[in-house]
Amino acid sequence: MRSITRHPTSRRGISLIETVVALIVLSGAMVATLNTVASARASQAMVGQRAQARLLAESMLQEVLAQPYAEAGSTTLGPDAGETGNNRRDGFDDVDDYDGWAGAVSSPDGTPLTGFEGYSVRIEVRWVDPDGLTDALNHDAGVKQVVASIAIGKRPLVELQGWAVAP
Ligand SMILES: [Ca+2]
Ligand SMILES: [Ca+2]
Repeated sequence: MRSITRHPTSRRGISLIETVVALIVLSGAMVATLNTVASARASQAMVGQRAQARLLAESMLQEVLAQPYAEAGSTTLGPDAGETGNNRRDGFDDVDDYDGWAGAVSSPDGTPLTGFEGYSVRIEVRWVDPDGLTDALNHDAGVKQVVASIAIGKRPLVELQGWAVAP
């Protein structure tokens, strides 16, 4: 007589449903790990962008502050006659000529610098109170504040300030 042995269900090993549940749990864990890696990479990239933006802002401030304090005979802020065109800065010859200048990262003659695509620069120059250095004035009291802002798209990254003092 043939005997048929049946193993109880509990001893059959891992059932299909258990395998599926285990796979779902595993894939969830993997997604969480990948998300952590991706966000770590993103924040690393952001730190790099901020460092680069800071260097850009510093170099723009240096360029502006290397100019003479004011154009002889000029009583207004901003570029003087014939000093603008095609995003160029090589016609600027005093600190406040840069007021309102905005554009891509470029050399003074307007040539875009490679590696900085997407970054933008904005410069503002204003007369400030020599005592506080930040309170704006509507006349020249001998100190100009220069603010260099760097952004990527519409996201501001860095804003640096510097001051020019009348000779
Ligand atoms: Ca000028
Ligand atoms: Ca000027």
